[in-house]
Amino acid sequence: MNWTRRTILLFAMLLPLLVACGNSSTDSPGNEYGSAPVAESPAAAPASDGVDRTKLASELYFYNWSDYIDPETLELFEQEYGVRVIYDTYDANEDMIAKVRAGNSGYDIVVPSDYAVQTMVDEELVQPLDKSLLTNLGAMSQNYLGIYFDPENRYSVPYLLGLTGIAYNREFFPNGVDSWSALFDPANLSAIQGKFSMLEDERETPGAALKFLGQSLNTTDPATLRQAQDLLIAQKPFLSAYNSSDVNRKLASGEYLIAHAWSGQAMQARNGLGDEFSGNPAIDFVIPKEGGTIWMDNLVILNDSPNAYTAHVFINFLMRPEIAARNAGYVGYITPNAAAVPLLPQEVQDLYAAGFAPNEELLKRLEWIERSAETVAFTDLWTAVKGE
Ligand code: SPD
Repeated sequence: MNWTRRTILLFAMLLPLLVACGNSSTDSPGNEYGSAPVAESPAAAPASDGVDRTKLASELYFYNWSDYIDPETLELFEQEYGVRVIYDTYDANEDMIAKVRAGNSGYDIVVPSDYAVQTMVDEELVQPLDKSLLTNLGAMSQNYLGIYFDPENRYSVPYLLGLTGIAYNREFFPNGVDSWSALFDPANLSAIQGKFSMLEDERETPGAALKFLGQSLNTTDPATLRQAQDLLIAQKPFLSAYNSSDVNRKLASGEYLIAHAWSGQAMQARNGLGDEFSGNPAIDFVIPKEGGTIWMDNLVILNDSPNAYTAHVFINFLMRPEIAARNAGYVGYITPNAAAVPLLPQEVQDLYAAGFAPNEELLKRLEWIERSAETVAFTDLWTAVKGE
């Protein structure tokens, strides 16, 4: 059974239980969103959707990855709640964390990946979530709750997930691509010189080199990291750029023939992205035989968020199945929202089944990025590579 079918079945089995938990009026008596009996305090009664409009801010500051939301989602939220979402973007966890760490970023919500959630929790940059305000949590797939980086989802809820592999143009690679050697073997590089990119990412890019070497992308063995560093330095003269921001556009336009890419960037390159740019149906995506990354980006509320109530309402809105489906259908990443999967456009579901989402076979070749006291070695490696 493929991943999508398993997810739907698992969700169908768990739905009644999850909905019952999510709607329980005994969870948190007297909270502002959904669980306080209306009759007990009619003066303070929230609207029928449970949201107390009097507590909403007029603006919410959302800092998210680029090309990672359907802009209409923000408009729909504003129409429904009268809250304007001020939206800025970034392209690397480390850039976002540096900004937040400096303090007074002004943002309410940011979207760290798995290992970066741990960093932010350890540094007390994020606040615990009030689950009583997150009544749509029951729509999420159990497969994507309680993952190692936040085992009880105390601080984070899943937003979107994806895979990291290789996106390529089938017209240039008619026989397909199945190995990281396409990007690392010196024998293959002159044919694509100046026409390919690697992600600008201190974990993903050394991770790809480590996979090519047959290693875990979490190894911190100094000799192995040195080999990965040498490989990246040898590749550098052939690269067009380290690029995490517009790989999608450059693949679609033909400027890149091949790229180290996130699965949604590949799907955007193939299908286009709303009014932003048109797609190129020759773009394909593969997890190389040596393996790749699985990752998940998560919604968190900053410790110094001035609008925490509104932030919860927004996060709950994003977890509505129809909103999650609209959003995932637009950006082409994988929704962790089980109730949203059947609502996705058929074309996206077909591409999920074709390798843009994990199935049992792919899962065996995918690794999560982990963080430990030793993984600071990746920052040093990356600084050395970038400085060359
Ligand atoms: N353009 C949005 C991309 C979001 C990617 N986040 C992935 C991080 C993987 N380590």
